[in-house]
Amino acid sequence: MGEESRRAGLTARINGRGDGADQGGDAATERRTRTKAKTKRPPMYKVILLNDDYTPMEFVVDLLKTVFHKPHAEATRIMLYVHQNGMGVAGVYPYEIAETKVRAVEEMAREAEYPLKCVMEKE
Ligand code: TYC
Repeated sequence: MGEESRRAGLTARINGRGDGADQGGDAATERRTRTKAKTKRPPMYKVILLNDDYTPMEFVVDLLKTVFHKPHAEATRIMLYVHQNGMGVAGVYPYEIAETKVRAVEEMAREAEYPLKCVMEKE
């Protein structure tokens, strides 16, 4: 085997062709597609609770425990943070999970007739 074709097979292997076959690209068009194992994380979204003057503190703590699976002490800390700062992060999730959390908050608030608002924001 000549040096040229041996090197083409090696390049194809580096670029992900398990059979080592060259795909015909020259030096100018070839790209390194992947050197590491693919471990890409999904984009994450913050679910943010907004403060208001009417939703009871106990309701917000209960919601943080129910929807966001926060322990009582952390739920209380987040609620107080939102109360004092106007808004705060309840949790960070991939898009569809964040969306489901926002809907669950809206649903619980609507059911109880509280004006509690919740939004999501890309991290
Ligand atoms: N500010 C509300 C009160 O004093 C409590 C509250 C906290 C409301 C957090 C909403 O996201 C909220 N009862």
